[in-house]
Amino acid sequence: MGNYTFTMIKPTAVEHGNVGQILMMVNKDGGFRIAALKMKRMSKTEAREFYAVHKDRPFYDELVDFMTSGPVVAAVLQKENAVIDYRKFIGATNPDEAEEGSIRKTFGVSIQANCVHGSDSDENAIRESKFFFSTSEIFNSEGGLIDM
Ligand code: 3AN
Repeated sequence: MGNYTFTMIKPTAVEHGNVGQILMMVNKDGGFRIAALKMKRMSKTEAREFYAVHKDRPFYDELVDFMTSGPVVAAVLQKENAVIDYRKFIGATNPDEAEEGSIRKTFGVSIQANCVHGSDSDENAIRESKFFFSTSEIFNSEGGLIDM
């Protein structure tokens, strides 16, 4: 099991001023170490590529529009069993079904605007991290570089 996952705070949560609180929950309550962090507005081409796995789903175009509607905050997170633990920690895709106190229950407003993304496999965690960060932007706990 890998020790890294990738997350994005989605445009609505950034716009609503929830970045600080979400990062604090992830870090303090969830025990995830931030290994990389940046704010970025994706182009349509980038968002289409990032979400290519969903290209046949009916919500693909809407998802691309939404994810490019404003900046996101992207991060690589480190913790043992990071991918599975982070998905448990953020809660169900639909905020209405997410556990009380979870990030998506607290800050999510709809299935689409569910405030955070979390990788669904170790393979995707690496792919998504490399999509946003270069090798000189991901750090271990000693401040050294991680080659994912
Ligand atoms: P998760 O983010 O929990 O892994 P996925 O991988 O099924 O969920 O979906 C990726 C993203 O697509 C979600 N975060 C959400 O923004 C969007 N999405 C998923 N299902 C729907 C839906 N039924 N309608 C609109 N957007 C959706």
